[in-house]
Amino acid sequence: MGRMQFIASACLLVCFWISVSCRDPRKNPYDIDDYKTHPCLRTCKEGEKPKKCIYYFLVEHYTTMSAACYDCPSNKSHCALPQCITGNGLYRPVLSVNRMVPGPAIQVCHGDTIEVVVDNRMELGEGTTIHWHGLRQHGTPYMDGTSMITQCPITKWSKMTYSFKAADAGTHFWHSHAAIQRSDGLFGSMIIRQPISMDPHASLFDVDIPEHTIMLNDWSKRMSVESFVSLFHTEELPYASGILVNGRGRTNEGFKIPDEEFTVKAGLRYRFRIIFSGILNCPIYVRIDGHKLLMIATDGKDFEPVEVDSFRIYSGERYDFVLNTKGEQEPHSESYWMRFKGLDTCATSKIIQTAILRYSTDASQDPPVEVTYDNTVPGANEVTLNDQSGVSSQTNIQIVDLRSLKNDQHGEDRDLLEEPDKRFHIVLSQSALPDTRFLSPPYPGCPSAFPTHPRYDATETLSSSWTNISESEDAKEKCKNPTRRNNLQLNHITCRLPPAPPLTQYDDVDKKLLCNGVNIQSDCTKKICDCVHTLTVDKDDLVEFVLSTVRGSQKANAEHKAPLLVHPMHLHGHNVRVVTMLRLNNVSSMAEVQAMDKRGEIIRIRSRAPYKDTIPVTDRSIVIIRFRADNPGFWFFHCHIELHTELGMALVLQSGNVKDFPKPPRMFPKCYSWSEDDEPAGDDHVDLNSRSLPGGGEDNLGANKTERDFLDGESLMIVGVAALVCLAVPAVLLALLVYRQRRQNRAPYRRLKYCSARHAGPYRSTSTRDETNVDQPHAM
Ligand SMILES: *[C@@H]1O[C@H](CO)[C@@H](O)[C@H](O)[C@H]1NC(C)=O
Ligand SMILES: *[C@@H]1O[C@H](CO)[C@@H](O)[C@H](O)[C@H]1NC(C)=O
Ligand SMILES: *[C@@H]1O[C@H](CO)[C@@H](O)[C@H](O)[C@H]1NC(C)=O
Ligand SMILES: *[C@@H]1O[C@H](CO)[C@@H](O)[C@H](O)[C@H]1NC(C)=O
Ligand SMILES: [Cu+2]
Repeated sequence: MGRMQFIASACLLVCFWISVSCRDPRKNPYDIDDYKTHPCLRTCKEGEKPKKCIYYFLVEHYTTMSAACYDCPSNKSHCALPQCITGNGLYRPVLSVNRMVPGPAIQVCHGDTIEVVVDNRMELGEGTTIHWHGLRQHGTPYMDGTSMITQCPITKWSKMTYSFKAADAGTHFWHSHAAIQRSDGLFGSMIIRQPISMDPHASLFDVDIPEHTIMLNDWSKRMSVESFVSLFHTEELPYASGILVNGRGRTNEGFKIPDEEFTVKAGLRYRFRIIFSGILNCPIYVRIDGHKLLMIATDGKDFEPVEVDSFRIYSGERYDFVLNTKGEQEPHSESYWMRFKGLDTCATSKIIQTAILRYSTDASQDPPVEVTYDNTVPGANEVTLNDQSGVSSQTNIQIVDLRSLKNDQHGEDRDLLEEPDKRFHIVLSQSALPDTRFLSPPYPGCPSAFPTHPRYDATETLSSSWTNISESEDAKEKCKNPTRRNNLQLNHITCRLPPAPPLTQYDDVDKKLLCNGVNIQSDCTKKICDCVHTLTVDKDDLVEFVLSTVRGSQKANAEHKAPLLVHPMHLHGHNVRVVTMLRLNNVSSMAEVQAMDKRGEIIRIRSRAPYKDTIPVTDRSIVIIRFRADNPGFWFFHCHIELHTELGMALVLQSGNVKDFPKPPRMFPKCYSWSEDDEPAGDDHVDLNSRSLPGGGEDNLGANKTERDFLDGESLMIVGVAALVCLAVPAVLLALLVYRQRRQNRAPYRRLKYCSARHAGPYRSTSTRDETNVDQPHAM
């Protein structure tokens, strides 16, 4: 029966096609999107059904001023072409998501589900993770994306799907939380809007649109690993070469990249959302010429509005402000400068960046005045927010002076009134002890002079300079103690990441590696301690962190010689209340701080203290934060200056009992330590069948790869469904045929819906193998 055979083979072909095409509709991984018109970017309405917002993030090595930039900047319009990353006009390698820096903006409504497929295709084979900065991940700690704390890195050629609720409204951002990848471009904004009817500040602004997001970052000429090794192993402090505003900046050396522009109309009130993904100790002073700023929220939390002329933003912080434009009748310029001035280490090289606030889209002229680093200074009686002095005054508003719009969830500020269940004193310390990480062989003695970074600069000329020992006091000091002086720690402990993430593989973490001030044996002020610094609290404990900065020697403090250092401390998984910010004029020790507290000299705010998740802690000061440990999991607490985290200025908060932690989805990435010493208990030897081999030197973190490569749960399910369909379709057709032959009637034709809606979006997979490249050899 030829016809039957034909139908049967056609069925088989269709089945084959179904099983192949339903597996991965994204045939071309470079089919990337900037998501500027994502269906989830909409006006949020009360009572609207939440959406599922799917994004595909292609992570790869890329470059600024790639071929995609064509004639940029000769033809300015080309600088905005898809896949053109301008940076500040200088060529440099970057890490990018969807060939954008900043990466795609996630813009959703409160209550939506965000689903991001992260596809790691970085050439050098680094593993990666993405952290959702500002989202507490309440109940989904394993989606926090902290490498080696909440998950293993996503290895090269593998994908992972992050899926979580957009439960915290406000201005947030996403960024890589593996190694120092954020520094090289892996970050982007994430805005979670509320229906306007639910926004307590709704009456203060008329316009709140994605175009008015300001994403800032400090940017250097080289890959940040260079900054990092120079900080570790040379005398050179890393420096930034520029600040980027939404990925754009000017330099004197490169192309003249057009400034980022923000367009407004006269007589309206605009909500701006500003985010700073800082890498170095480079806080930014922000001001808009000719306008006052009405500050309304920080880190996604509303506070009672305060009007200022300027403010400072530290790495990891976010601010929302309302810009009241000039009235239509009011005389005004066509355009105004927005100034972003780098401080502290950025002050040394006088880094400043501008953007343009433009009233008319017709005009293209720069504002008339010239902007220089030196003419960007606070005016007389200028009111400013978040100044690094840490001292409050009429014109100097500190974070602690802000008043939260809301009390806590109990309708009263119980968390501020009660005595905390746990109080931790945490000193933001710097160690001058010899550290073998920096210099392992004994120091051979004083050289006659210290070289300061002879290196090839952008134009390939070798430049060098020397500091003569006999000329400089500093150099003499250095000679006595050649190891780095800025070994940044918390409570004199250098935090190391564990060999497996405790949240998802607690049993694989050797508990001997965990430490804190209580269980540590040695005196960490005499000998460098490095371990997985872990503090433990019980579920629902009211926790207080008393943070204090004890700087260098009495002498250095007295002379105010050391450059100002403000550490923006970021706590994952919680919103904290800032109850105290106290500047100390004299040097202090933790004991001294405790004694002051006993004597009642440290005042805490008892009502409407502001909420934050990133808290700048300035030099010689005490900052007290409080939070309820209502989100079980392991949460990272660290300085958000990228290189400080890498140095070890971090700790892990264990909140609650491990056995009560929410369980990660099956097929979550796994990894282990491969050293004999760190073998998980019960294993006498490494079983090569149940653990993957270290892959080609680039991936020694993947595990159970062979198994998951081909038969993860999802593949199994798809194969199963395909098999069922394959059996069912011919059977149905056969039945129809028989029926038709009997009745000599036409059977109605029905289209089969074979691909489920779930697969309409990017393929969801936690498999460690890239499904689109099954034929590609994989290093094993
Ligand atoms: C810039 O490029 C666009 C499109 O490629 C073109 O239409 C335009 O004429 C160019 N402008 C200049 C000044 O060359
Ligand atoms: C260091 O200073 C000494 C004495 O002033 C001078 O002779 C020598 O040349 C200097 N060395 C360098 C490398 O500048
Ligand atoms: C600073 O504190 C030390 C001891 O705590 C004290 O001896 C010294 O006099 C103080 N200096 C000032 C300027 O208050
Ligand atoms: C790897 O596979 C083996 C054998 O199926 C299993 O016993 C082990 O728990 C797996 N390990 C991980 C990390 O999934
Ligand atoms: Cu820091």
